[in-house]
Amino acid sequence: MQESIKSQKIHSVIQTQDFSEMSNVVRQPRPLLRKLHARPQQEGVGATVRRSIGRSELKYFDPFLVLDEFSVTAPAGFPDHPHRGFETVTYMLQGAVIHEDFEGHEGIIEAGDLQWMTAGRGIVHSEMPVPEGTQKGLQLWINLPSTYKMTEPRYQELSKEDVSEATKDGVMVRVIAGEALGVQSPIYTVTPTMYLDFTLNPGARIRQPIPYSFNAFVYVLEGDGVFGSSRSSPVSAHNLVLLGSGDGLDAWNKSTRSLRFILVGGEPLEEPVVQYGPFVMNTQEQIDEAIEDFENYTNGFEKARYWSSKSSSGFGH
Ligand code: FJE
Ligand code: FE
Repeated sequence: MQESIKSQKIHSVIQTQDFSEMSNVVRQPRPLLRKLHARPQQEGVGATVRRSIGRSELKYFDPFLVLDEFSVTAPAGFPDHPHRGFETVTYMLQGAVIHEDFEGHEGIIEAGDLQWMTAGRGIVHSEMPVPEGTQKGLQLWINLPSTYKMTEPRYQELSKEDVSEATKDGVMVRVIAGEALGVQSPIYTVTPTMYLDFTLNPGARIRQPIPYSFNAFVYVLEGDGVFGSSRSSPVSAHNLVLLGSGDGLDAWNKSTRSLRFILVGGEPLEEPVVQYGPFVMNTQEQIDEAIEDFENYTNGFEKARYWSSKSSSGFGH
């Protein structure tokens, strides 16, 4: 019997990340290495994304393949398409997106909700806006280690109320993955990853530990933030900041408005990356196999043969 996709485990050895040895003191704040402004571009069908990671100036920030701040208004969207070899993390900021996949897994991802999808060997799905208004969010693509690229697909979903929050001294954090201000996320990450959504009141400052080995970045959503050195100039919304080496982030809201940003870090895989659109593997041979498997409905794409989503039926799929 085929188990429901939701109940499938990636691998029995996967454990919740242990951040307990991480000191709460930041001695060596990571400097601001590089700043990139993400301009709007067209993706999917009529959707707009501000892509910071995954564009020509920054093809890959190991283990991160894509960071899109998306904005989609019906009838635009991301109709039926496949994924293999990585994870997609969808975090809604405004409105809602309807998700449907070829296993019959479906749902609405609303503002504040999180969908952590391990595509593994294969998912075919659609991601379409609800009919009313403009739907906004973030989608991050995290690469999988070579040994997990063909793992069974799996979802981890948290609704707004289930995303842990902590507040201290004018700082509010929503813990998507990892740990902050003593609060931990229940999300299992194959590639060790932290993902924090910070809101800082005017004048507030936070020092957030980051494992030394991680690559880490900040993406500003609202307001202006000072990162790295307290003398560096403020970074405004829609900018990505790559952080250099150190043991944590020093972030400061010197402005009179609220500051919102995400801090994301991950253990670099240091493996070859061969990408063809939604297939991300280690070799060209594996990419050729992915294309063949998708075309022939084999090795994980069996259920794509007779499936098309309800919500993209207007797109001629
Ligand atoms: C995709 C083009 C795409 N960013 N942000 C090519 F647009 C997509 C894709 C998305 C996407 C979906 C959402 Cl809900 C949010 C996104 C790209 O679906 F997968 C390929 N291959
Ligand atoms: Fe997708």
